[in-house]
Amino acid sequence: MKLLRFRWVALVLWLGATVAAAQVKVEEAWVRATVPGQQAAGAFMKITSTETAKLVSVASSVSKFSEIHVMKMDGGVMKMRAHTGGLEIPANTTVELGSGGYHVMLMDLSRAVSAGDTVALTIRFSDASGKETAVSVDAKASFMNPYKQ
Ligand SMILES: [Cu+2]
Repeated sequence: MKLLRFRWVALVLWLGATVAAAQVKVEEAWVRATVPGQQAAGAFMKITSTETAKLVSVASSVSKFSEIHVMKMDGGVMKMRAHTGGLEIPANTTVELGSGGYHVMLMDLSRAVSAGDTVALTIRFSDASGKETAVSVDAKASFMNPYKQ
């Protein structure tokens, strides 16, 4: 009887821990196909989280490291800049990483990215307490957003 009660408490604690962890969903991930000589490729996706989270980094099967970039007007010219410190994902708000705003840049490519390829992405997020979770997705490689054709 004592053992049974202990198990029940353990189950409740376990469920509590599960609910507290942010559920992060990554959808419509794609990577821009490259042309010869290109060293970096943009990666785009839609991110939704049940809790406020931060996109920390992205590892991929084709790049040595990644950066978060933001497009900004600079003297009438669109330029991209590195965005440091992670990208805030507000709770229950879908954040779209698109070619005109924030995006992930896969840097120092180890090979060309051809249209039709699949690029494995591992996206790391941290929650308010600094705890990290990783989401793995297969991104489609394409010259245009394959979800908007
Ligand atoms: Cu960029």
